[in-house]
Amino acid sequence: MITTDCNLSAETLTPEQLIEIYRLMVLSRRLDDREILLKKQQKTFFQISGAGHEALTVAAAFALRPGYDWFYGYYRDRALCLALGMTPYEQLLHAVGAADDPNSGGRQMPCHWGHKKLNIVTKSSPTGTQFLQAVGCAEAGRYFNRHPEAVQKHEGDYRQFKDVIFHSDEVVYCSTGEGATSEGEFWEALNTACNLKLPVLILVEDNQYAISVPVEVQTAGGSISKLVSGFPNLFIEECDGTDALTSYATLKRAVDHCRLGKGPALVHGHVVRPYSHSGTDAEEHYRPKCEIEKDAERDPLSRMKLFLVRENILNEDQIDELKKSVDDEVATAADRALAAVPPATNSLYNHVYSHGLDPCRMSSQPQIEVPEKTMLDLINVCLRDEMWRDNRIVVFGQDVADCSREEYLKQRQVKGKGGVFKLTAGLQLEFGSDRVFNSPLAEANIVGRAVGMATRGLKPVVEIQFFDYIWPAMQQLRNEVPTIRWRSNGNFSCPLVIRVPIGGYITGGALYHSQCGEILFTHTPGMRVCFPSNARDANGLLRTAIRCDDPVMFLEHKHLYRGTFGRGPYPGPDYMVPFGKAKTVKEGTDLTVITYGATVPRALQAAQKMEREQGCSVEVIDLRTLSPYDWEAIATSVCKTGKVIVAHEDTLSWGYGAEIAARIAGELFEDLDAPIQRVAATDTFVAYHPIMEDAILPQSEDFFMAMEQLAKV
Ligand SMILES: Cc1ncc(C[n+]2csc(CCOP(=O)(O)OP(=O)(O)O)c2C)c(N)n1
Repeated sequence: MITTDCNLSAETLTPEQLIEIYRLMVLSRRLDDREILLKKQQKTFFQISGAGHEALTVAAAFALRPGYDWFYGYYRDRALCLALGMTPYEQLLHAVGAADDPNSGGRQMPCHWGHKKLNIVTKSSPTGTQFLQAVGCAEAGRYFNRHPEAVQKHEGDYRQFKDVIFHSDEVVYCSTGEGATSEGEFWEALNTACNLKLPVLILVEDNQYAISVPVEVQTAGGSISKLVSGFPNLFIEECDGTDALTSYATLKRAVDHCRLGKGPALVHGHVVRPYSHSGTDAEEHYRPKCEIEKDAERDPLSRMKLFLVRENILNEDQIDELKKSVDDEVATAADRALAAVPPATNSLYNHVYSHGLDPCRMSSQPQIEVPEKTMLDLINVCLRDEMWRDNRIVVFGQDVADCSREEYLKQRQVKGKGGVFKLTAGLQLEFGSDRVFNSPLAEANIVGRAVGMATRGLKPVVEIQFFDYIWPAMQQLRNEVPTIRWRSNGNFSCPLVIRVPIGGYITGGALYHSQCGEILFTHTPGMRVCFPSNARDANGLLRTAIRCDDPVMFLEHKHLYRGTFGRGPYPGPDYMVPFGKAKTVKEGTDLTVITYGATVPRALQAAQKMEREQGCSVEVIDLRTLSPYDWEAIATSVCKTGKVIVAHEDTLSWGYGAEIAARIAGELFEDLDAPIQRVAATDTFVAYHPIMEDAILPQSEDFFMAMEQLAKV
């Protein structure tokens, strides 16, 4: 339903509020115009406007509560941010990229809104990543409401830095263009928001175009609100988003639906785009003049002005006065912003990782020694210990729960599953379904929701079932998880743990149950990467990962889960292994092997054979964490032996070993007595047949051969 007439009597807005709505709309447009000018003058470097969206987004701010509700906006939300309390000066600081820009401190392009005090959560550039995070944010609010004791802070772990605020009836706003609703994450988010009846308000600001692609090409049938009509619990309403009053009335109804706990809402607001997509687009290439002129007739500013005059709320002189006062405000703010200090280049490493807690310094001694356990057992025990210690931890992923249909568990009809590898077995039974639950079969869903939860202060410890299937979550893993702290200049963070069974050697695992790929995450600043080779390390590293204040990719080798190598005693509920501290698994003097994960036992076997058969003393170093890694241990060993093999299970070329080898060559050249050797998988995929699998993945014979060759040099 699209209504075009403003109907004051239907609304509860006072004349003062109506004038304020108009003032904010004018202010937003004038700021866009000023930024466009500054861009032309090369005083700023990018511009994307909120023009045409002002009525809808100011109305949204009026329907919601600043600093109370949560906001996952997008780049057209300038007017929303102004109405929530962001100042024109703050917006212009963002445009010039000043050090004091509260949105990002000069790190993100303009209009990537984020304001800690106002609960405007840092926004990135990829379209569509906000949806699942908004869902996770709403889940966190619900969790804290049900478990208020979890709000308490705790010295010595990430909770120290996470002030939790929540309100029992808070709403999470999440806006988007109609184009971005084509992203898969939109559908994943809607699915979960409806399934869990979460208070998420999705505002689709439909200006008919995604850059040059019109809505009928994006969306089957041309209307997103019609397309989603089958979702249960979803409030759906269309409105003329160029009309502030109609928009307000619609949004108010939608917000009420969310606040009352009835589920999510989707408001489909029809707006216009009077300027091209951004400063670098020229819409006349794909839109005829007549279409652009037709849009101009619906300009929200003209419509609101007409309404105010018609209703005798303001006369023409007062309108002129208002505009002049806005112009003066914008001019003053622009002058101040242009004089603002740019970010210092030596600040560029700030906020890549937490400044408060360094996981390289988090360590404690083992306490209890009891019979040996597998890596699987000790990971499970660590999760259990930490969940007792910290009630902000939630565990979810595919098949991680014991049994989603709780009654079967309660009636003891079933024992429960707890993960395809049973790593999470018994956790739902012990901690309840609020804290341990299954996700849909959608990897982005898992990571995106976890990001939203972690931003609010929960500690999600999620599982991706197999490393081979991590790829649907890559947008979140590359562009969101590791960037949030840096891009918001330390105002937001999402410390979380992603546990992933990884690797091959499982006989028959083939292409899609054997993959490694740790390099993709070590190559990503902001992400910590662990890859333990034995039970005790896995236990101590996972504990550090959970307690620390950074996102951690925790890679667990499937072949080591139950194997005899690396079994170890339970080291007690407080055992932490520091990140960036390698372990010398075998001391030696003639050559060094640097490796990690499932190649540790293979290297060790070959090293023992070398010693037995050839009297060659091989030192084997297990890195344990790949980012950060222990350069000191590497350098000390290489200086001692003068010969080095860098080895890993992943494919050889452009692998983790290349970086280590390059650094050794660059910094320890004088200490080398022979060229650096690498042992790794062939540059192929892993095949199903065991003969092929053996030939592809590095075996202890391959290590032995490389050691033999190197020893001869
Ligand atoms: C994942 C991703 N793909 C492509 C882009 C490039 N891009 C930026 S904005 C945009 C169009 C978005 O259109 P819509 O969602 O309708 O919002 P509008 O700009 O029209 O308000 C595109 C394709 C991007 N930022 N992210």
